[in-house]
Amino acid sequence: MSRKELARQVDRIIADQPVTDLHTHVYAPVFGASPKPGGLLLWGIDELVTYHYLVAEVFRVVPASVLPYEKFWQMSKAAQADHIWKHLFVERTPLSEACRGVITTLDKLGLDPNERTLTRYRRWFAAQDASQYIDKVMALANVDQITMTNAVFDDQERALWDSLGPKAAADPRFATVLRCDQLLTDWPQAVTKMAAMGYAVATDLSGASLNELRRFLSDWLKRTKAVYLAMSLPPSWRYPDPANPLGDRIVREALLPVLAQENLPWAMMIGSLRGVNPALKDAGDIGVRADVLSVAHLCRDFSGNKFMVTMLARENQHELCVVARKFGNLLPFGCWWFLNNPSLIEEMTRMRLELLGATITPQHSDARILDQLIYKWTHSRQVIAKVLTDKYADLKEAGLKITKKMMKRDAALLLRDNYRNFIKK
Ligand code: FIX
Ligand code: ZN
Repeated sequence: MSRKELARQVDRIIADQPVTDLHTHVYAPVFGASPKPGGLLLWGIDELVTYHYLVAEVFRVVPASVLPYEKFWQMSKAAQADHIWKHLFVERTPLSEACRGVITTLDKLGLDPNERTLTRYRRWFAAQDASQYIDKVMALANVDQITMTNAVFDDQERALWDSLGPKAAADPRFATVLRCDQLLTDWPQAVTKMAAMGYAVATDLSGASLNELRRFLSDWLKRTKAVYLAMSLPPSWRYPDPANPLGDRIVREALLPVLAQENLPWAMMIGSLRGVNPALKDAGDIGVRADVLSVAHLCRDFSGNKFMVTMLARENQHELCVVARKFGNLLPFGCWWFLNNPSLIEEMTRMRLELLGATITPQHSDARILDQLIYKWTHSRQVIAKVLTDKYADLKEAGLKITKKMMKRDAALLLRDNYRNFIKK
């Protein structure tokens, strides 16, 4: 078989393998859909074009000295989208990954990506029904389940859980996750919110605080039917941290015992430094090198717990692969945020396969807008297939017979089964 034929076969097998997308910010329609005010499910051209990645990029073309941030934020969503489309897609070539993603999405939806205004796209999206459109996007992206990020300390979302009840976790197309960064990033605020929910937790963990914190975690893991518990942690986070004994106790005496009892993973997304440019809002965060040794300490000291970890700094990736070689209870996943670009997906996927074989989950989409699933998975599948083709070619060179059955098994492990097996209770 020629190299070209091998590549064609691998591309097909990767394209045909359904993905379980383990981390997104996409919501089931029961949480309300844009443009309905307060709708958490974001979709359609205006949301696509005002993705916070593109907001950051348009301010490099039209700086705040020309269009002040507050003036931009006062513009309507449509006006913001028109501004971004003009400057990033019409007057300049949409070369960035976030720009190219919009072009790929429009193309895969059967729309001409060469429009000079958004008018025709708006008309097309206006004719779509949100819930049916979810099925269309999942089919185009070949995603068999979308994993939400359910932020228990977000008052708006928690109010929806209170009003929707079990319906909030009833859409089989979506899995739920308990997201609770503040337990470690803003403990006083978490205590205030838990107290308001009826959990007698004190900031100094006195009295029945630990029992109440464990009750809070158990209650919300059960209520949301969470498949894992997630936290995004700053580059300064450490475990153990002599400077933060309270945080260590929260992890050691509440978080991990509850997760071990439920046999649920703790997904840690480490290295996001929030609000470096606060005027950009969600677009104002950066990634900074974090501490991999803290991950190793947790995997070593809590062998009965499962840890899913992704890190935001490119510099942390090799170290994380090496730690994962030492701990089978650690699943490295995804090329997160500023790493979700073809050049870095390729570098990370090669490194991971060479150090860990097919025991990782190479990608998640982190989609914030439903439609993004189309481009994020189209682009990532291309890169993952390219790396696998090289690996298979190397093995064939050494005399190994590579069968379609083997390639299909590997594709299933990487895109779905490693993750699904890892979260199995
Ligand atoms: O912490 C997170 O879940 C990050 O993925 C987000 O905060 C970030 O804005 C994002 O969507 C990156 O892709
Ligand atoms: Zn995210």
